[in-house]
Amino acid sequence: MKNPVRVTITGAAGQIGYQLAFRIASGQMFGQNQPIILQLLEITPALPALNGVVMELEDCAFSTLNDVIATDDANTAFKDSEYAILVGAMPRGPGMERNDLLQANAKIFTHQGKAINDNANKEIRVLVVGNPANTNALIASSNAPNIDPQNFTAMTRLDHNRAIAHLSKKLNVSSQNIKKMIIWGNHSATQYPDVDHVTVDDTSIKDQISDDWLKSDFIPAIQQRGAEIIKARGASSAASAASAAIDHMHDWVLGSAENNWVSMGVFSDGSYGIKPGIIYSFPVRCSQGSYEIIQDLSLTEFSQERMRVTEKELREERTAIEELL
Ligand code: NAX
Repeated sequence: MKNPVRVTITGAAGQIGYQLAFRIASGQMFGQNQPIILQLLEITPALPALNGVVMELEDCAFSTLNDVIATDDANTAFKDSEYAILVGAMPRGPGMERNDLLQANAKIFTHQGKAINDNANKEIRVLVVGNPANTNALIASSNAPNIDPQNFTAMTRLDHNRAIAHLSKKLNVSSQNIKKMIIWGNHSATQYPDVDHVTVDDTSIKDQISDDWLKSDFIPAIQQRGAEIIKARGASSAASAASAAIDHMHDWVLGSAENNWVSMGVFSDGSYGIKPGIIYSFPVRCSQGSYEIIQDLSLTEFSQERMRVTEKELREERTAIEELL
């Protein structure tokens, strides 16, 4: 057994947190040989519910779970933390405009960015799930100047996984055979799911799908999948979101599969003409706790246009909260 690692989950009594905590505690993120100390953050009114989560975690008697800290104090939750999944966020309320939502969440992620800066392990790796995830990650990073900005990422892995599942049904092949999917841009309805480089058994799938199917079925289906789940469940995706968060952290820390890549929201370094200053989803290869953006992919005019649309939305989000950066 290795030394335990400290993993912080914010919004831990919420829907996604309730899935995430148990899967991480049972070793599904970093493996059965990696003991975990969970540090769970909630707002004060949710502490009784969080206490219930702690009791259930204890009752699982997971061999990989060394300790659980439950708190409403961000400084305590991020103390010495090596990995953080920031799920807790302000949901969009009735009559709330997009800008109001950005501002409300900006406050939360400013505060948590500072708490990470002041308390966490300097090598902490942060995944932001709470929406608007890309811009929340940007805000958290800007408020944590002592942590490498590369260590702040946003989740588009759920979109990536959804796209693979959709292709798997269409092509009637197992999802594990589908490689090199890409989600470009924002975790929002402007995201661009790009199949141009996808292979099955090292063969391009381009002659198996029509342009019409891509544009009128596939792309809108992935962009709108979250809304479709809300309609069906009366609540937003939770188990699949937690699963994607685990995939994201697992691959980042332990490496992505050979001859494949994954999608992660990361600081743009200017690759593919996406100007720096925003967190944008790119295809990345992960190895030994770091990632690199896949370079030199050829892009059609259609792809470039879609990539600009989602970049523009992220620029607008940035403008709305610029004074906090
Ligand atoms: P819930 O409302 O069930 O849970 C959120 C929890 O966060 C609540 O328990 C709340 O008390 C807590 N919270 C709120 N403010 C907090 C703060 N300042 N500090 C600590 N905890 C705080 O929402 P849930 O379904 O779990 O979704 C959480 C977030 O994930 C939402 O913003 C949602 O939009 C986002 N999602 C992002 C996805 C992605 O792919 N990036 C997909 C799934 C999900 O929609």
